[in-house]
Amino acid sequence: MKISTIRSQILVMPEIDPLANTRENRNAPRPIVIVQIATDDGVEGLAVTFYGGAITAALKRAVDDLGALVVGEDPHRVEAIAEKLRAAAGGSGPAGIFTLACAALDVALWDIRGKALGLPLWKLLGGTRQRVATYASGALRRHLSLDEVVAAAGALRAKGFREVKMQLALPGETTPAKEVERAVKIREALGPDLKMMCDINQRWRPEQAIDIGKRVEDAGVGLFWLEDVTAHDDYAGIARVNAALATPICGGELVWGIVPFRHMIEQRSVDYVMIDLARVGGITPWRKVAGMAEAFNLPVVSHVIPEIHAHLVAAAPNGLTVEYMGWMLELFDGVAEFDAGTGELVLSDRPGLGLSFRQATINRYRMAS
Ligand code: SMN
Ligand code: MG
Repeated sequence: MKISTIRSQILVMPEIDPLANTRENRNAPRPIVIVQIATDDGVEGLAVTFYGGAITAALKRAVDDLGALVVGEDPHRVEAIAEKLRAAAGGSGPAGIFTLACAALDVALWDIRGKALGLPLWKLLGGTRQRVATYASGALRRHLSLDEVVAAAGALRAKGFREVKMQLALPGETTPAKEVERAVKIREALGPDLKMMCDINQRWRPEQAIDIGKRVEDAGVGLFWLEDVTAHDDYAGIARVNAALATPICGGELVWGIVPFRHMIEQRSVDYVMIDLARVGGITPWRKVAGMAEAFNLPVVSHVIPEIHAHLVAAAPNGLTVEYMGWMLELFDGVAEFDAGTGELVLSDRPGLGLSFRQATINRYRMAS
């Protein structure tokens, strides 16, 4: 089996929150690159990549130029192909557009592998479990009013989510008391049993994270984790927060490639390692980081794109939970189903990623080229 063609397209999708339909940032443009790789056996793999923002046309070009080098290769040889791409790109990785482009090619190759072998990806990667925990994300945002965010928290609970993420580090005039009040009110709306995560998105100084983090602890909120408490690459600063708080610390969505995770983990910055499929460079490096975390007795969690990440978290023995972020649900058929009775995602037995693109969605959001 050999790779015969590669096709990429830019879609400008609207940012939506299908879980609680909140208004913040609604319809903000989110450009993505979708990729389809075909083989001479008629097997086709798909992938998406993003975070190109205003330079998404350059990301598409990188996918196309690197993709041209993959034509004629055996799709099972994912490591050989990655090596070829690294060598060809003249040391432009391991970060930035090079890595985002490699991620798309790698994901599509794994989709082909699964289909060629007749195995769903979660099983091909080891098959630890077919059901996996998930948390609702993207709804309880910091720009919403307290009333709006409390109503959205109730809506997520009513939908059957057992795990929910909110944000602190409020915009404008804020005080530690306001931050704590929001956490307490959301906890009241969720009830005592749901897992509640909180994302700071790098907006606090380490000393602020310790101060407000302690106050949230003292208020009895019981956070399951506190995420990206300060600058993502200030591993020592994050470690200081981690040492001062009982609340587990999560981070990693902004870390590129494999090696920086070693530095983050060695400094004991985080209790939960969050891996972003695009920034890590695809499924092949995602699994290496998960293995590294396992060696340090740390669970791993995913960042966005639950449609693909559900397979990876389900397959990893130390996979903890999948971020259920709904931006791209409109793009795919075949996404793992949410079981509202248990709050889990249930993976299918379809081979590969088990996904297909919805042509109507592509037609609606395709950028004219
Ligand atoms: C987040 C960051 C960037 C894009 C989407 C979502 C957020 C998260 O930090 O963890 O979901
Ligand atoms: Mg985050």
